[in-house]
Amino acid sequence: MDDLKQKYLGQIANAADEAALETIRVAAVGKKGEVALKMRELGKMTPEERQVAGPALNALKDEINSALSAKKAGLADAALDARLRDEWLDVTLPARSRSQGTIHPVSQVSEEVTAIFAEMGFSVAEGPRIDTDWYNFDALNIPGHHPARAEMDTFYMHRAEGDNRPPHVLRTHTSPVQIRSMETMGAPLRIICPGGVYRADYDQTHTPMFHQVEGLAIDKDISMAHLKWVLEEFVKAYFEVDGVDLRFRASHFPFTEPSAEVDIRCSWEGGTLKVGEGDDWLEILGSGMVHPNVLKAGGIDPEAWQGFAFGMGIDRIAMLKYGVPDLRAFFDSDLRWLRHYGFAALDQPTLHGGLSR
Ligand code: 2NL
Repeated sequence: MDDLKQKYLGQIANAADEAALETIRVAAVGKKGEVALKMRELGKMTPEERQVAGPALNALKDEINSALSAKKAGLADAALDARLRDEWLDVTLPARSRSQGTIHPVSQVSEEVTAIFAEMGFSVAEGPRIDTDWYNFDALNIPGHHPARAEMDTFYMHRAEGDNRPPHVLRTHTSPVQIRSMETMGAPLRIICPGGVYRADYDQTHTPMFHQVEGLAIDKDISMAHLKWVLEEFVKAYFEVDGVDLRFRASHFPFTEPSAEVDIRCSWEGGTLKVGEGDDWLEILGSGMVHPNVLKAGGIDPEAWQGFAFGMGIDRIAMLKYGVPDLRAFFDSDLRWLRHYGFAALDQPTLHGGLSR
C-alpha cells in the first residue's frame, strides 16, 4: 500500500495538466483502478486482516482523491496567473495618433445634417431600400401612367412567372420611408430620412446609387413660412455662415402643392464656392407643401393636418461644401481618395463643437 501511495502521489505532483490528472485518477481510484482491485482482495482475507486493510485502503483512496483535488486547483490557479500575465494591457496608454480608417464624406454630411435638424426637433426615420411600387410611386401621387415614373429610371426587381406579389423597386427617393412613418407614427410628425437611393443613370453628375435626405413636418398649422425658416436655419448651419439669401422658385413635384425649388446666393470667385455672398445662385433642394393625396396615402386626414416636405442630394451638398469635383469618385473605394476627403473617425459633428472643424 505504501508503494501505491508513493507511486500515485508522485505522479500527481508531477502532472502537467488536467488531462494527465484524469488519467492518473482513472488508474488509481477509478472503478477498475488499482485501489479498487486491492479492495476486491479484501474478500479473501481473514476478518482480522480485513479489519486492518479495509480502513487503510479507504484512507489511501481519500488521500489520493485529496491530492488530485489540490493539484487540480493548483493547475487552475497557475493557468489563471499565466493568462493574467499574457493578457496584461496598459489601459492608460494614449490612443493611436492616427486611426486607419476615415469617415466617408457621405457619412460625415449625413451626421452633420442629422445634427442640424435634431436641434430643430426632427428625428431620423429609416426604411427599406427595396420597397413596393405603391410606397415608392402611388402613395406619392405618382400614378402608373405618370411620366415621373419613366423619368426616374427605376430599377425594377425581377419577378418569376406567376409571382403575384406586388412589384418591388429599388427606392428612387427616400419618400417611401416618410409614407411608412406617417402610417406608423401619425400626426403631428417631424422627421428627416437620410439614405441611399437608386436610379439607372451614370455620368459625371449621376451614379446609379446616391444619397438623399428628405424632411417632413406635419402639424395643424404648418405653412411655407415654417419651411422657409427651417431651410434658412439649415443652410446657415450647414455651410457655417452667419447669413444667406434663399430664392424660392415656383416648380412642380407630384407630391407637393405648391412646390418650390430653393437656390442660395453664392459666388464662385477663384473657382471655390462661397455661400451667402456674390451674384450667383445655386440650386440646392426641392420642397413644397405636402399634397393632400400624399397625406391620405399615409393615413393622415388632410382636412385636419398639413405639412411641408423637402428633399436634397447628400452627395451633392457634400461636393459643394468639401470641394469634391467628381461624384463618381465617391463610390470608387479608392484609398487615396478616402484618405484625402475622409474625416477623422473620432470627430463627431455637433452644433456646439463645430460641424466640420
Ligand atoms: C428634389 C426634390 C423633394 C419631397 C422631395 C416629399 C415627401 C413626402 C411628401 C411630399 Cl412623403 N414630399 N418629398 C418634396 C419636395 C421635393 O425632393 O429635388 N430632391 C433632390
